[in-house]
Amino acid sequence: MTALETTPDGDRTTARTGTGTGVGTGVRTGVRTGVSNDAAAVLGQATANPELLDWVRRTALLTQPDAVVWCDGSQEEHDRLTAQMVADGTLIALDPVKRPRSFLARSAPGDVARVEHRTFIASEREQDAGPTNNWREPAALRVELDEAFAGCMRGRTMYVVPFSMGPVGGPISQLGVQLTDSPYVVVSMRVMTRTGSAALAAITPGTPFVPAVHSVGYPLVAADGTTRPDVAWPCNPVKHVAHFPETREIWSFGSGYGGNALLGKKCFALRIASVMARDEGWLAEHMLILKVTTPAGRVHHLAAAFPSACGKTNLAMLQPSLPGWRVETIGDDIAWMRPGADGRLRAINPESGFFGVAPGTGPATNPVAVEMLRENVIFTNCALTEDGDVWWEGLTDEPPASLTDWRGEPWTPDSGRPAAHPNARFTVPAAQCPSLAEEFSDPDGVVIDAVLFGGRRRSNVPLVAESLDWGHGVFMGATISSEQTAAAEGTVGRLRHDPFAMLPFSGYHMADYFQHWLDVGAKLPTHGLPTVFSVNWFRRGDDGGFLWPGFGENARVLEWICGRLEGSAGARFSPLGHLPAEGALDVSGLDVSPADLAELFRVDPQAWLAEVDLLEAYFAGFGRKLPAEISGHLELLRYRLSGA
Ligand code: GTP
Ligand code: SPV
Ligand code: MN
Repeated sequence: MTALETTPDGDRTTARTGTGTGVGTGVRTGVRTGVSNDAAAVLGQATANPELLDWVRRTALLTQPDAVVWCDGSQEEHDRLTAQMVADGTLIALDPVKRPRSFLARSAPGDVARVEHRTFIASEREQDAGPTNNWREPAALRVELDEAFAGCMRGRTMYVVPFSMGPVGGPISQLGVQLTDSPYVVVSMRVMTRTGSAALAAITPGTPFVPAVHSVGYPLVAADGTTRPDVAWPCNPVKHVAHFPETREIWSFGSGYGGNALLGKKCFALRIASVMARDEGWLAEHMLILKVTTPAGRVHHLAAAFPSACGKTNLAMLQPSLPGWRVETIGDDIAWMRPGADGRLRAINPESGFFGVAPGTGPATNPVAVEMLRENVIFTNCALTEDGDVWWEGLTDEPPASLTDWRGEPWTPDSGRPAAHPNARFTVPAAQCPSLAEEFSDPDGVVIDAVLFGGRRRSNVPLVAESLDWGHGVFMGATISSEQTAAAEGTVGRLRHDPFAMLPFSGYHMADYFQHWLDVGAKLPTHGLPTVFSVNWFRRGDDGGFLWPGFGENARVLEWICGRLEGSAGARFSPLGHLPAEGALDVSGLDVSPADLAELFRVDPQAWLAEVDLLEAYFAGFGRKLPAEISGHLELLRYRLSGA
């Protein structure tokens, strides 16, 4: 019996506290080594960090891969893995002229989005997960995970992917290592995070890193030795996306898709990082970051939280319709914000790529993204054209006459179903974004001047409103509701509360999270407090159509926001906060009737009083943890509405 056939020890999931044994030396990075023959050879090559080696060894003992490969993040490695996946049928190479160095992946039809009902927060105390999370008792969950992961990589390679969230070594950055049996995940992680040798070199003995284990859950060799062939998109009908907040660990099983599998993203940069941020006095948020330059040359940085598939990528890459205005992109999904020595909030985008929604991305809605996607893209669940390119709803007005849809079936415009999956995505390096701001790679981040909260609301919520103060701004974040999208499994269109657009992403009790936002604000000096706004691009008229043209025209809303920051734009009071004064929002040249404009800002007291009742019931679920300041703002809103 070799070492790897022994029963794995019970403490294997405690990588951060394990002492490590550091056996073996001498195997170079990226070289395949037969784990089952020579356990020692697996471990010593790329790092001398005993904790890291010990955790890799224990995970290999548990999951029993055929080989372990330490990834160096190089182009050669990327080329080798993509060539292998093309040969295996996991990737389709797109036409080298139409879409150079780009690929299409088609997922299994049952693995197309985040699985919120299988996402677990295993904090030691149930009250630390809170009512909006699926809590699991940590010891019981470890038993379940041990069963799922035992032998789950048989017949496969386990890749070791060291990565940094944020520039390696930056003051706001963090390190992680993902172990995965999916080469698709390896090449995607290389786009989305800073993977490879520099990150690995930074993980010196004693340096904290987040250990993240991922398996598609489709072993090729059974316990009794029988084998089965691989499939293009291996996954498992049973999925676990598990987080241990105290030990900062992630274990994900059964899915290869997006946030379920690219563990630096939602699992680390939001769920685990939100807990780190709570403990250390910073903020980990589901927010885009953009830089606006006004015609007068003044620069403002904005962070904006919208729920999944509600327009963060669009706003981050906005091309202003107003002359003289410029918007540059820093992030499209996640912001890590820390109070700086100057008392101001500084933000980085911890990612290095964009995993964006493809459908709806076209020359009219997001020309920057269309340009960005010209080459070096991994597309997932888009349709394939006859000439070897990709297509999705919204890329062109007229669909091609004949396509292969995201499931690999023939498709024509009268097929009566979408050609691309509604949650089809592109994975692309941020460096390719034509509007990328130079500050993107500044490890110290940018000073945030304003925070925006938004959702997809067909009624009630005005186009834009400014908060009355920080506490009211936190209340605005806490009271976001939004119509659900295809980014997660569930009922598309159903209105749900999604506080701070973090409902699926807060790694701890949502009411403690509200309190943390209040606390961070209380510690900042007045000059360091960003101004908070709420926005809604999605209000609809009686005919069901959008009242606001959106996209590039959202620059008009940014203009008013910047005007407020500079003290030049007029406002009027409403029960919901300050709205643009008559004439203060520039709508010149827009095809928006005065009646529609009025409707965009109409505050209906009866409808809002009903909404306050719903919020009160929702907040009651948080029990005694709900900050008094939040319930106070709800009462104040009710009071203002009653007088309106
Ligand atoms: P995740 O990556 O899932 O976190 O989402 P995201 O917020 O980055 O989503 P994205 O920007 O890709 O959202 C795209 C969706 O928002 C598409 O359905 C767009 O049509 C819609 N959208 C974005 N901006 C606007 C707008 O100004 N008006 C309208 N009506 N729709 C918009
Ligand atoms: C989201 O759902 O908010 C995303 C996509 O950004 S995923 O990374 O799959 O979670
Ligand atoms: Mn997101």
